[in-house]
Amino acid sequence: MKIVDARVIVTSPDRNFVTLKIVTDEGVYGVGDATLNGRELAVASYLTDHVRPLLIGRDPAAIEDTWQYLYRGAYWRRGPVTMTAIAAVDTALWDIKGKVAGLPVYQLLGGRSRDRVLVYGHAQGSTVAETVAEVGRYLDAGYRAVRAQTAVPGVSGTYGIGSDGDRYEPASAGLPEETRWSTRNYLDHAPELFAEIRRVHGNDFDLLHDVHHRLSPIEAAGLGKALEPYRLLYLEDPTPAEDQTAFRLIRQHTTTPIATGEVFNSIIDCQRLITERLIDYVRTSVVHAGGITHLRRILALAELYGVRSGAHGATDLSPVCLAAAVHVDTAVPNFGIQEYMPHTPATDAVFPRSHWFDNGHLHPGDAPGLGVDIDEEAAAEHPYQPAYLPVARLHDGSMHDW
Ligand code: EZ4
Ligand code: CO
Repeated sequence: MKIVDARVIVTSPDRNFVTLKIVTDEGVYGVGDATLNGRELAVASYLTDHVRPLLIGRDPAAIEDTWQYLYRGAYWRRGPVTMTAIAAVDTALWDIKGKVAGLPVYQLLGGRSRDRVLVYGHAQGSTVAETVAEVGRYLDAGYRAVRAQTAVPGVSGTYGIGSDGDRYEPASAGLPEETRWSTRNYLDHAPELFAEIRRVHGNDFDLLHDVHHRLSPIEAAGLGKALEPYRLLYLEDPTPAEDQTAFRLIRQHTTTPIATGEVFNSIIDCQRLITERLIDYVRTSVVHAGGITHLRRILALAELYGVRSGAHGATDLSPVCLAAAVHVDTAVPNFGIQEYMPHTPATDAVFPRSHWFDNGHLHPGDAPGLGVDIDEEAAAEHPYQPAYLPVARLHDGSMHDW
């Protein structure tokens, strides 16, 4: 069997997605997500202009060798654009291998470690009362884990607060939205939210929160301490994730479990965090961390140190990535939790899939391969829309981490 084509499909059913479709001479094909929010066309070009010529004629069964060829074989390696492109190739090849074997991908990864995949939903509100009510709505709908975010007084465009019900979509058309950030207002406000959620809804569910890289290490340590009584499953991205040693300081001060890694693209990005046991959950995803092949390697290292997975699953990770994630989540021993935000009906129409959601859990389904596809005719109805993620500034106008 040989690869005869590798097509990059850019489509925007309510938001942009980049999908790689690898086609073989026997007609079997596979799909991989290549979406990098706000930088979509950079990955599309990397794939079309630089990777596609390397794939034509290769054996689609040689997944590991192709991964090594695209990683080691490139002098300029790592980085989100490169690793997202490699992820798309890798994911599509796992899809092909599953289809050829007649097996769902989780079976190729060693089979089931669990019956179902625990997810967390996103509760958000413009006031504490609204967010508390939203948490209740998720619990009533059967979710056993909920992330809670609330608008911070004095902050414009708080991360995690949207106007579209279950969905939070930070990217917008035109130039980046300018948001304002105040660490003082945030730190004053956040503990009140979690006190109120636990007072109203009790302790019998997992509660999560995303700081989205906004704090200094000592501020994060203080927040972790303040939130200890509310027993979070984890506090996500308390500090800018690339500063691995920052987590040492956080760890010295608080027992609130820590998660990070949605922006990581390589095992090197989280090596120290895992081996020094500075985090409890690693949030690397299939699409942004080199595909199923590389994510498995990260999770195998994590397993050795008692670190669990907590995969990124916002709506900018396409249904193709989510399908791949559910296979990995089903198979790996140290799965922790999967982030889950439903895609829009327009997105669902472009990406038919066999994985399914029920009662706070995802199931991979038993279709061969990933069990997800792209309807190219439907995709063609939604041309690319230039969009950016927001930026954040402090009150004096200087830049802050978004
Ligand atoms: O801001 O995926 O935990 N989820 C997140 C996301 C990220 C977006 C960026 O594209 O932090 O909402
Ligand atoms: Co996050």
